[in-house]
Amino acid sequence: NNLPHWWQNGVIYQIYPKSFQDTTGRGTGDLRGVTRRLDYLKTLGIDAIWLTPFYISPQVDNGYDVADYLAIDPAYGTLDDFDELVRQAHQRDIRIVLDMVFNHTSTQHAWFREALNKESPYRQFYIWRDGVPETCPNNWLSKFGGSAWRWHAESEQYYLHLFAPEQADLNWENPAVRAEVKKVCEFWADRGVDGLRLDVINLISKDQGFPDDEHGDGRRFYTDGPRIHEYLREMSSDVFTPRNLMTVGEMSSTSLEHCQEYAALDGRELSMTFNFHHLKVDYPQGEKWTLARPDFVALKAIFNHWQQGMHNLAWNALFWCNHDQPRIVSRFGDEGRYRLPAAKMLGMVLHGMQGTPYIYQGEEIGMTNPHFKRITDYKDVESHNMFALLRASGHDPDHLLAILASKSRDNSRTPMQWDAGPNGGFTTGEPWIGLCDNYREINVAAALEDKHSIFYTYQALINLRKTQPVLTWGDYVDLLPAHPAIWCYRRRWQGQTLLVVANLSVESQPWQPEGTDGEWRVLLGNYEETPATPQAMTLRPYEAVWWLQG
Ligand code: TEU
Repeated sequence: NNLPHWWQNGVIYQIYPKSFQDTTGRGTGDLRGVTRRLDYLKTLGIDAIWLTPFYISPQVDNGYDVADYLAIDPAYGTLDDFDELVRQAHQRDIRIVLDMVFNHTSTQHAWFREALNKESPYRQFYIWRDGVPETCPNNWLSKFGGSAWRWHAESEQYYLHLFAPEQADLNWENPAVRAEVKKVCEFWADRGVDGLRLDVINLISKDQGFPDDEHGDGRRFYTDGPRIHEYLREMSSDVFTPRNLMTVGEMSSTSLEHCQEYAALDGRELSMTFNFHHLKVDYPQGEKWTLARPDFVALKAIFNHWQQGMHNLAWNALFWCNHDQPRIVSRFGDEGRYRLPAAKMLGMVLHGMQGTPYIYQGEEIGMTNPHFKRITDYKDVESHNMFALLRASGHDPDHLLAILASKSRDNSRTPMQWDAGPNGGFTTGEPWIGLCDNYREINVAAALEDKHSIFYTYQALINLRKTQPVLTWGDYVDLLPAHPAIWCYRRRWQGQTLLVVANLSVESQPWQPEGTDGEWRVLLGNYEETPATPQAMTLRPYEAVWWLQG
């Protein structure tokens, strides 16, 4: 039947609680802060909130190093605070999606502390290999730099960590691990959780031969392993489906073919998948740590490939921003004179596609990168590791700081800008990380006051996804794939046609649409006046329009 799941015509808002709203003066955000802001989120119109980890953690990787999956870190509050948040959110028809980090645990987790004893039944919860202190079992490298193997002298073996050494990879070959992971999901489902975001879930299956990375540099990311679909089908049939949980898998370096299976419409594995190919068009030769302008022809080709490849088979998550990516208006748009049309255009061009759109906190008011000037302004383990590694290989520190200002994950982790007051209304204390210096101009209070703000464009986009089924079910055809600056695509469903055009550049662009006769109406524009029908026109800087026919 054509009745959509709630997440097929809904929009999900990602909250990084540490930087959302502090209610204690401690300088870090907390769960009560999220509850306090639910009315704002209801005004925006979102359908669910995805909360990044707030479980007990030593915070080596800001909570993605979980030391207890069933307990809330006191910095964020208590289980009672969580239960109250669920109750208040559900009262507003807002669903709750939690972040499940099942590829690895913190080395402070009780399982890992037990596993240090070779005789413990928990030893095989992790991935241990023989070796000698100087010779790693293979050439795999951690995503945060350095070898992916850490020598444990007392038990004379290496353990695997694809991320920080304090994040030990779980051994999913072990049925006891899979049983424990299912219990964690049940615990949160029992507390009313509606969905799960699964962190780097396509890394959990490893080739048990642990072969060297054939590229020889150890950096190919070990994704889509031999038993990955088996594990996800097991999780779906044992937990996700029986508990009616929406699931979104974060898929590092994956393929369309795998995602057609991961996110198949019959729910045999997951509801949908995040992939990252579109956010590497400013990574020349795949290298993140460079300064580069985005390649928009490549960007359009990637979305065309995925929109057409997943249509009627599987379901995409759509996103520009998250807690690992820089702010999109700084990255693909304009921070200065054209910030408003650019931010609106980026929202319009993404939300016009098929899939579930995600809005990252602050994206809806056009928050920008903070342009930190010193390495001490940064808090992210990945940024500090890369700065140290690249410094050690002779790179100029000022150039590295320019790269960090463009690519660091901290760009999206600065405190949410609520108002022009002290610390942008985020905290009455000392914020754990600096605010972006434009919070007096760019903040929620100012956005709500201005009917032309980016906020109201996002509010309209969310509403249109509810009222225009062509967005949920329509196909996707790129009408100008080769144009370096104009993105023009068409969605069609049951006699309706949505035409989306966007100028990705600061230059005006002449546009000559074809096949656009007949009755049209404007659904949305990002300038004051918009032509009532698609016609030969000059697109203004970052101009975008949605027209509907039928
Ligand atoms: O991210 C997976 C991941 O690979 C990210 O580190 C991202 O691709 C990279 O930083 C971009 O260069 C997930 C979480 O979102 C991230 O915050 C965690 O650090 C990581 O997993 C480990 O749990």
